[in-house]
Amino acid sequence: MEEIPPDHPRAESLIIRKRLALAFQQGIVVPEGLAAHGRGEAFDYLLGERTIPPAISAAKAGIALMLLAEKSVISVNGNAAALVPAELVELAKLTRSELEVNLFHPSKEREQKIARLLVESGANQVLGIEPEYETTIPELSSARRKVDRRGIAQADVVLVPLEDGDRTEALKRMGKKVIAIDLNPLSRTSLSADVTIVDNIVRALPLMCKLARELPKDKEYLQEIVRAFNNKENLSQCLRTIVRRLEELAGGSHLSQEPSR
Ligand code: PTJ
Repeated sequence: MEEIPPDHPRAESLIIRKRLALAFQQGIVVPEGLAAHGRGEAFDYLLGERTIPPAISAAKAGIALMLLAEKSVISVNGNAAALVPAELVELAKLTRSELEVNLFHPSKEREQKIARLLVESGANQVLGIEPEYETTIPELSSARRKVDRRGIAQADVVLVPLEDGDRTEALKRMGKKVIAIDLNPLSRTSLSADVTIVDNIVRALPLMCKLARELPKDKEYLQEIVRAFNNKENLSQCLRTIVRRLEELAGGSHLSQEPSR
């Protein structure tokens, strides 16, 4: 693959695309993952490719839930593994969470590759790859119904980056608290999660690690963060941020600038 010139105005975004394209060639990301990333990119453009204040509040609430959990699990798919493997491992360690490979488009070979990547990034244990521990989420027909008995099946809190709506709803029906990372504030996942972090996973994961290190570990303080958080209100702030930005851009200053790609 050709090199991306570091002074290219869209270098950061092109580097992320390249990382996904390489992970696709290595059999970690599925072709559908590339399409899903494109949808994410479009929303990221609307957000201004930055972490907006409501996403910081949601990340705090998400970390508070993970720190308060009896058992919290980070669900890992192809895109998440390709983009932030080291940060997923770090967040798992900081919040004492399990890492579980859970794929929408399942394949034993890809599960093993993703688990290997996580181990190479420092994970001590990766769940979701041993058939003897397999069980299923009730009332869910997609392949993602397969979960690990020691992980998602038992968890009270599950972090689902780039999740599909059906499974978020199924996890909710099982009584679990669901934290989603999704650039699309209109997705079914975003609407049905308890906490939706509307941000790019490449920014959200480092932010979550920082918060997990810095937030006071006092139980009442963390419970108050969770109590004060309202996901519907937060999503509405995300949409308002997009609307305000588009209003400003439509106002003119942007239209006289050089186009970016
Ligand atoms: O590896 P697998 O088999 O588990 O498949 C992974 C994909 C992503 C293909 C699968 O989970 C899928 O089809 O997801 P969806 O239903 O397309 O949802 C993905 C959501 O993630 C969409 O709402 C996108 O806007 C959002 N998204 C894409 N890239 C990012 C993102 N959100 C945050 N950060 C991103 N980089």
